[in-house]
Amino acid sequence: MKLYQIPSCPYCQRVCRKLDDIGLEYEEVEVPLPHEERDEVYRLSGQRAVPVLVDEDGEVVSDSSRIVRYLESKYG
Ligand SMILES: N[C@@H](CCC(=O)N[C@@H](CS)C(=O)NCC(=O)O)C(=O)O
Repeated sequence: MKLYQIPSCPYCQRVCRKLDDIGLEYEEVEVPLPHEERDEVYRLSGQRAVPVLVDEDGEVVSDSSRIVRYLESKYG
């Protein structure tokens, strides 16, 4: 799975902690700081905020709280 994120973002850090706690392997994709340059994030999720998770089956989940709930229900 892939996590689109910014290292200094507390919402992204929360998701990284959850992924690490569960023991899931994931690729971190660092996105540009300027929102207008986050075309990949927009293409995937229809908005430009991170974190955005793309699961192995292609499921796309945005918003840290939704991602944490998704991970807990699917893997936790
Ligand atoms: N409610 C969102 C907030 C995420 C958020 O604000 N992320 C910031 C980075 S720390 C961002 O990408 N903001 C850009 C935007 O809102 O367009 C979550 O919990 O994931």
